[in-house]
Amino acid sequence: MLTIYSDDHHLHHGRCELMDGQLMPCFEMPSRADHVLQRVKDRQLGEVQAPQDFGLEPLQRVHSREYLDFFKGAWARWTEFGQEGDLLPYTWPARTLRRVLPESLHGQLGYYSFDGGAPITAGTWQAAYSAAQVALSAQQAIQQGAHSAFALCRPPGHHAAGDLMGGYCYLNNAAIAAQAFLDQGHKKVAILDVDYHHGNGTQSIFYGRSDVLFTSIHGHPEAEFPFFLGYADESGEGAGAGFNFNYPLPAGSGWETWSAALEQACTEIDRYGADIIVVSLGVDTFKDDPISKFKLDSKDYLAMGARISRLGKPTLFVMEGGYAVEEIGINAVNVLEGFGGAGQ
Ligand code: SP5
Ligand code: ZN
Repeated sequence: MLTIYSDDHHLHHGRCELMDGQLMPCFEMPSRADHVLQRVKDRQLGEVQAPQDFGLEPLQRVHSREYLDFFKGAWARWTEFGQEGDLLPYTWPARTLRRVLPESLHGQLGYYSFDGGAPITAGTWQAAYSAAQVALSAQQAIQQGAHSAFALCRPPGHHAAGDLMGGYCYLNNAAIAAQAFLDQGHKKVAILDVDYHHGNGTQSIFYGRSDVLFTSIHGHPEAEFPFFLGYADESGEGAGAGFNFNYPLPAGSGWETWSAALEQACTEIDRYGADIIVVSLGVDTFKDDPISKFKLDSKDYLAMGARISRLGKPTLFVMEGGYAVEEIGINAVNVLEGFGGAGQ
């Protein structure tokens, strides 16, 4: 299986995130992608290529121009204040407040974010831009006939909505790739989000549409980030009614419970008749993940890949979460090997 990877992810290394009521050193760190790349090489999964540059246009198909302009320019505005540390938001337009775009940098950052988990640093825009190009380059490989490809994206993307960052995510790599498939002639794309956290950004981007089926297996939002989306009764709206499937699971869920949900998601994907599958591949479902509460073993990721492979469709894997840094490479690449990616 072809892997697309850019070193630019090193440009994004946040110092702190606001999590569980405290400023903590960022769990989402550069060594994550380094470990995955090393495992891709150790297992001889296939060729590793740098991304091509498709420019801003495919990003604008998913994200608003105002949001992209804000994100791109935020660091320069921050340094005008003489600041050197990371930029984090701290005020959001919650209930009773007015959702108007203020002039202030901090006001605008609150407007364009939903949590304090996505710090902006000097290199965040470039890293996120390159991660989106990584996804688009892997998408192009499939468009040109490959059965599968691996977009080794960092930072991740599935929490980012059309004009919102949060949850370590800035640009929604999986959604950008899914939209590119549609723009290049495909009619039905299914997204299977296996990250431990609900893919709220991806869901919201496609919630009113029937050309993308969104399925997600995740920690129950009653107890788990992102808390405010991801319930089983969210089934889509308008033209998108019936094209959104959430499988929230309780803390402590292991492979037996998790794989039963995967079976249901696969049934829906079959029924939908997707041309293409995009997998939001988070491996924070691992038993030793430091911020998550599922109990998957490394070998379970082989079975996950094998089940996805049985859908029998061209499949784009897009890297999302996974914070057990020592094992992230083993677990992510196990999915790809279980899919049958080695030697392809
Ligand atoms: C892409 C992705 O996986 N983003 C996840 C962002 C999660 N941020 C908040 C995590 C809160 C974790 N609380 C668990 C505490 C364990 N000590
Ligand atoms: Zn996650």
